[in-house]
Amino acid sequence: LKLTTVEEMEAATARLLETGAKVGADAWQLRVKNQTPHCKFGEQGVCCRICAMGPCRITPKAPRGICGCDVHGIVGRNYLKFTAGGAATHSDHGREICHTLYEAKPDGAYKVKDPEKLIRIAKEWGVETEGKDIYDLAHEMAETALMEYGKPFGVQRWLKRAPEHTQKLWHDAEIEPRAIDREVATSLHMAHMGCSSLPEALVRQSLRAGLADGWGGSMCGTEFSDVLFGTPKPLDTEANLGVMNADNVNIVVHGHDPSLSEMVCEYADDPEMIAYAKSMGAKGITVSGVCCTSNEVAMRRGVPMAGNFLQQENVVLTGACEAIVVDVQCIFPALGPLSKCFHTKFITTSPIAQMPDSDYIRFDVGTAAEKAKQIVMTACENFKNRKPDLVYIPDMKQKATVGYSFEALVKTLDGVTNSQVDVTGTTKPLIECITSGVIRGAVAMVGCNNPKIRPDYAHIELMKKLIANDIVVVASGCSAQAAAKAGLMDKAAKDLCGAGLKRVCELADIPPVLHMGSCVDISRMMVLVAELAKDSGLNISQLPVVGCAPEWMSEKAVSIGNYVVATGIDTFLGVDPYVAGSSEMGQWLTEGVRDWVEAAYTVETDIEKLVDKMIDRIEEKRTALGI
Ligand code: NFS
Ligand code: SF4
Repeated sequence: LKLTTVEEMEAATARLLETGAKVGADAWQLRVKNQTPHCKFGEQGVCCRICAMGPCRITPKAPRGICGCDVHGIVGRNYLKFTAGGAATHSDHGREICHTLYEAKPDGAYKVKDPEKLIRIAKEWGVETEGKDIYDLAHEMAETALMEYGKPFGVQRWLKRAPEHTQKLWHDAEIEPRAIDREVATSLHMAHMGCSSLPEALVRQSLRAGLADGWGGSMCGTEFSDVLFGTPKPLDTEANLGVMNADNVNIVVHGHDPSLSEMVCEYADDPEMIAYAKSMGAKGITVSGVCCTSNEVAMRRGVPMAGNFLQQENVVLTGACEAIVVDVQCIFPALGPLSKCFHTKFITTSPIAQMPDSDYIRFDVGTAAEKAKQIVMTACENFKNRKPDLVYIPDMKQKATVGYSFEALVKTLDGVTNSQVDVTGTTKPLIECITSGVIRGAVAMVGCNNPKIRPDYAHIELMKKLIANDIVVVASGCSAQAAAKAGLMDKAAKDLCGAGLKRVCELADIPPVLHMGSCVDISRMMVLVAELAKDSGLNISQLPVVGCAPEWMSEKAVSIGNYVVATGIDTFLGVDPYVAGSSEMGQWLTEGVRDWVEAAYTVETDIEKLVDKMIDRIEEKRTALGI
């Protein structure tokens, strides 16, 4: 196996930027220069503009805002608002999926593809399943799930999946999330002028809003996406820009909600559409993806991944993208003007993400089939507008095996035991590997790219070092795509592992970096650690497992960080979440929360130190267990 290096990826990007320069296109690399240096007040989180007496910014000469709020209150409120933005976004995605499920019909565009999973969840929630038509059950479950967003009483249903110890910690710390929307609204209320300015209270609500995401809205997103589109199973695909095909109509799906990308993929496979593409002079249709929607269709259909977050402009710069079709989240508004420099159609589809210089083809459940067809046809018709002298697709891609849902992972790891019947279907084989020391532990690698960190470098370098140290990596979001682009999801990457992990990869026939899906699918990781804890009799915080987001950038990532920490998993960040301005907030996040949830954050911007700290933490946990 020859890994693709970050240098090679950067050289490809440089070549694409030359094309960009020819046509007068702008790119993030140039805009970063214009924005540097960043505002120091903003960077430290010490600027407040939540009321019109401000904006107030804290300096040694001006230690309080006009209302008298100190720096800790300002940083804390900013942190809570940041979290609320992320929790709202993931959860609203989950809500859209519930609405799609509500509209599922046996003869409609959306069907129930995993009825067994639906029944399993219904039983978990105490909903009667006997003798019920599967679509009636789907609609009932969708409505029940939608009620989780606004119910006046009680806490999230999914919390029951956590070990009892974890549930008790949440209860005692008063961070059990109630209705999902309520936690977002309460966060905004608390962060309003003249409400909370006490760091402890703001941090507590940040954890609760995060939990409303991970053990609420995101879990709805993941679980009901599986019901609708199928629970992922291991399958082979490819990653990096080389998956685009110069002879074909290239459609790139970008965003997060699989309701759109699934339909686009469905129609792109339709013989009638392929014939249409051929009638336009192409040899066929290639769909590839960017960001999390790419992860969704890669995990379920093997659709190749063109790239991750900071590669989204590159797909247009190839000059070979007939349409980039987006739904919501992480979409650069830059794609509008950039697409105008090429023949590319930038197609927005959601009322939630409308952008200038785009073609808006509004997509909804009722008209999904016809709109998806329209999108695919539009792309085909655009093939003839391609400017051949602008076409350059970097010849760069790697094989990847993806699709490790919790269910698939458990099934796959059955292969590493001596197949005693009583442990199959549980996480016990994995626990055996960990306690025996064959695998030292696990790291959940998640999150975005951020120009503050050399793109993909941190993801890839950290993963290489972790697997060499016999630490298995589960990855999601843009981190997973970084791994796939490099080649770390090729099963041959076992050769980069220590002897123990290599053996496990061989026995189970898995790559050492396991793709668990999109960012809402970090809920799959929560289910995994919950089951590991239950099957081992340990608390989650005792497991030699940590989380890491080395290149994160979005509000969603902070919401995730909060629920991962609140679940009892130490979390390592490579970028500071705008809290450097407050010693008290720093203290709460890196130490104080440990008293409530048995885990905390570590912020470390030096990548070398970051990985060593994670390995040390894993070894400390092993020592504490005497393993
Ligand atoms: Ni996650 Fe997915 Fe990527 Fe970051 Fe954006 S795509 S939801 S937020 S950038 S990992
Ligand atoms: Fe300034 Fe206080 Fe208003 Fe914030 S809430 S802008 S610190 S006066």
